[in-house]
Amino acid sequence: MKANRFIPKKIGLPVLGLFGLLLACKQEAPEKLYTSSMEIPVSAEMKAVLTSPPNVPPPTAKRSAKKLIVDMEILEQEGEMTNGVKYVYWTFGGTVPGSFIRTKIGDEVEFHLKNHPDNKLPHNIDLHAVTGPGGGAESSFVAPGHEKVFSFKVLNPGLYVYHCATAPVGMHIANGMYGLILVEPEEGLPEVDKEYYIMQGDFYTKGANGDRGLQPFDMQKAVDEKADYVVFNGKVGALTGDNAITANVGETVRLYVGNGGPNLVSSFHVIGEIFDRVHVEGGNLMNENVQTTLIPAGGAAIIELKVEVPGSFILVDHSIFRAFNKGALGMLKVQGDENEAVYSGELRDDIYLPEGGGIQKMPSTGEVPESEIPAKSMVERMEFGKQIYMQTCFACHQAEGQGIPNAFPPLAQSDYLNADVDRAIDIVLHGKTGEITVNGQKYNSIMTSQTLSDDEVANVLTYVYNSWGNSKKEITPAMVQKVRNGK
Ligand code: HEC
Ligand SMILES: [Cu+2]
Repeated sequence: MKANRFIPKKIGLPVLGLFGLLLACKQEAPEKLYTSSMEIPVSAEMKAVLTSPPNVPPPTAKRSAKKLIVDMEILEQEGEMTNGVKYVYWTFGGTVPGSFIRTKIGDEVEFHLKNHPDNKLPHNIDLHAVTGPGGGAESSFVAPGHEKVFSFKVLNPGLYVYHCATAPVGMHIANGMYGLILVEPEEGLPEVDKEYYIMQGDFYTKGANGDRGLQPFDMQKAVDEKADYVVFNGKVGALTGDNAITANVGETVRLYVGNGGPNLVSSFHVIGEIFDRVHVEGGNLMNENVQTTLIPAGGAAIIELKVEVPGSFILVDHSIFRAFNKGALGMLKVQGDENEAVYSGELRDDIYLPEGGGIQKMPSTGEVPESEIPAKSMVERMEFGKQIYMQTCFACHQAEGQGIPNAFPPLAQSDYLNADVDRAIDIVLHGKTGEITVNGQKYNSIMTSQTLSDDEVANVLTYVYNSWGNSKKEITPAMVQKVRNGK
């Protein structure tokens, strides 16, 4: 960002006085300099475009400051945290995070906060971009079925968090009541090809991570900062698969990344990319060539990167168990031509077998995990099976069961799989080593033994057998038990 032409109000008059003196000595008058952004006049009225994540409203570009009407509706509504896990979210605009608000320095924002009549609780809003008591919270406290109006002038450029500040504050934030408001500098931000809106949040449920059903908020876990879920954009998978954000090779991407908390600080990182520029903490300080940027709870960062090669780039909180075990994982899918000068791709894959390498076991506590509720129908078996596949098998056998040439055999249309069900069960239970031939290709590698319950093995294999052109068998826990007990 270019240096702001307005003198931040907090530096105040003493600095301005000195500045004026210096200018006087040099006999140069500044062409146009408001003594403070407070004095920027507004020219007309307009309605703010609000967007739900991961979308961002259009740039303010060269428009002058306006009276900007923001209409925001609070909705308390049930949503899905992850497959089979429901949660009642409290939202600004029906999404977590809430609608993105894009303003320009000097705008006079007239904020209309509406609390839907079906809601159960009063709420309010504290916008970190507001200069005034409670960031607006004191003037915006609104009961269900009411609308509050207050206004403020945006004086400082940057990316700011807003959140509900109604007691118990932590609970309102933990239920999803946060979002971002951008204040663009006079000249706007430099043009980029793609812009996205991402916010991390931590969630606390009565049940453990993955326990199905409607999960109430757990106050004690929140106080203890023991999050069950840490996610981007309100739920596990909000930015993966078909929901991934996208770009084309050669494009510049700007990410507006916030952290609603309520508790955890984010070590935001994109696997396989380097941030070309970061507006540190959403302010004017610019850092370059950053691997991981810290985003405090109640803070934000503007991240810019150019994508040079195609692929799936994984967005994570690099406090890495949060990414792979609690949900803080998203995807930036980049399409376009390979650029081997930048990245060669795999050149070789040689088998490396240290002496004594047999079948390795995943470390485990010894006990066989039991899934909470056994699948009741084929539909459920498929659904639970897919979850296990995506958590356990995906890394090697890949999303569509296509495998990886010379390393991991395909499960899609695998003649080896389809020929012998008991053998397949045995492989998942005990692992596999030694040469095998799958669809005419030889593999001689190691599959580690998987620590799964009979039920989980049944579900995942049913999913595999009923996907990607395989022979459509249903595997039951009884069949798995037979193989486990050596028939
Ligand atoms: C760490 C990587 C890895 C993971 C994780 C993994 N596999 Fe495998 N799998 C392999 C390898 C390697 C082989 C081939 C072993 C050999 O060469 O003897 C294989 C072989 C197989 C086979 C027989 C060959 C074929 O293509 O039909 C099946 C069936 C199978 N895996 C299923 C699964 C299932 C189901 C899961 C998840 C529960 C899973 N695997 C998880 C690496 C893995
Ligand atoms: Cu609230």
